[in-house]
Amino acid sequence: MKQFLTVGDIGDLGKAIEEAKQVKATPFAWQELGRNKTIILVFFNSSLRTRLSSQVAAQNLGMHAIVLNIDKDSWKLETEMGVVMDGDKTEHLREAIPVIGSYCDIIGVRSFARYESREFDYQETILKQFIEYSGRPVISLESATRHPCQAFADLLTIEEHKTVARPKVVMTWAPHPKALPQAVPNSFAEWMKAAPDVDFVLTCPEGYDLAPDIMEGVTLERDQKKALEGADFVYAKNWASYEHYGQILSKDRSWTVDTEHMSWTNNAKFMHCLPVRRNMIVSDEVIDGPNSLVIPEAANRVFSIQTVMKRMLEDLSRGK
Ligand code: SN0
Repeated sequence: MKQFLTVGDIGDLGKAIEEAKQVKATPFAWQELGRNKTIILVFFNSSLRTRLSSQVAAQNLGMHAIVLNIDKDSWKLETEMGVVMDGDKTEHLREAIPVIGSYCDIIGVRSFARYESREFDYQETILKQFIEYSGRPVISLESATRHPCQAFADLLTIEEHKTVARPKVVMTWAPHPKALPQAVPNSFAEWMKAAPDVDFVLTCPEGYDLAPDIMEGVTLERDQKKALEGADFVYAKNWASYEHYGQILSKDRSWTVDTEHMSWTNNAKFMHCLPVRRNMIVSDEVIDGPNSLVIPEAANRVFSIQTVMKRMLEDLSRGK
């Protein structure tokens, strides 16, 4: 495995889930694999779960993890090609990336959508440079358009908590004060489409449809109540508009998931990737209630990324 950016990079999802369950059952069984190996985790944006779960997963595999917070710990980096560097940016990514690569065996990168240009974000301009210039396997720790480690942990959580063979999983847009990325909903939709035993429904206000390739094959129900009827899992998330790129078109609190919304479901479990704005995205009663999975969902972040790291280390040990 040379890269983990989208669902296509993980291969058969059934096999990946079985492997993640095995990793969860015996997290220290592959300590030899990571011996004398180093992962560098590069963060252009804030993190709690991703940073800590990556460090724990690396440690579980016997691997060293080094965290670099760009703009806090390092020089300010220029990311655009062909610019005259007469401003406050000291070093170009074109040098920084191969240097980082020369110090480690695997690289993890977090670089959110900037919402300045849809093309810049959706072409994954930053992540592609890491793949091209690092000479190392690259794990996305949330790129401009995808958050695969989150979606992998979400699917594992659904598999562990489902009570029917083919659960109805509903992703609902919910209001937020800031313009948030589309990476989490894009990946969640992509993984739900690829999962063999899930009925996936998306509900969001007008103007909030995701990118056309993500929407392809997705059941869209504009009426949130209809969408939630009979749901086994409710996955709440905010994102800014794709069509009116990066804009907030609505802060309608009638979309906030509260006990009334949950009463329309089939006693659904509640999920969110965190961090979450209480009483904007979800009411206190629902997130603190017995059907909330947000903590086990976050705990599974260790095992999704550990499975990915394990596969990369296995390939490296085979000289691939
Ligand atoms: C990020 C997002 O993609 O929505 C990370 C989620 C894993 N979330 C935020 O940036 C939240 C920021 C806030 O102010 O609530």
